[in-house]
Amino acid sequence: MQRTFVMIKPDGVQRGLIGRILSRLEDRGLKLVAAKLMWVSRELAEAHYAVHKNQPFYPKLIDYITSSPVLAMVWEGPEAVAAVRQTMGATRPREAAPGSIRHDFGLDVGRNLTHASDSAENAEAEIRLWFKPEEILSWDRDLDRWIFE
Ligand code: IDP
Ligand code: MG
Repeated sequence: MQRTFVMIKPDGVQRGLIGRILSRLEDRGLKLVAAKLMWVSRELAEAHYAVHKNQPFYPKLIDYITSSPVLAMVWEGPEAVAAVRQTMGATRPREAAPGSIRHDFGLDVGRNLTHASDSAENAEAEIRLWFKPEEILSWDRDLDRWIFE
């Protein structure tokens, strides 16, 4: 099983979409292993988005992510990184596939609702950045044998 870091960004929380976004991941069979509602400090936002530091949109991205609480999570499943990226859809909501979260709930790239790690390496680094080891649970879901082959 693979783990991936997922965040519902401030627009998703403010718009009351937490439940619907989580339902899509649960419905798909992914398993929630950590979650916390939190204000993101500028320091954490800058560490998380360090790779985008030289992008023109970077200052606005940091303002956006720190503007209101986010829901930070870890989800687990087979090839969870790719599976969750697929459920989120392309970065630009107007280019995201119908049925994906970014398509179905969004329009602008600067209000694209969610973050999900884009590789196994980045998932491990992001989980380490956002969560303490004891905040991540190992638990058996009785349904697992009906979802995981
Ligand atoms: P991702 O979230 O799909 O991995 P990245 O390219 O890693 O997309 O960009 C990180 C975040 O930066 C995006 O989710 C979006 O919030 C923001 N972003 C990316 N490109 C633009 C842009 O051209 N204008 C405004 N914001 C952008
Ligand atoms: Mg990214």
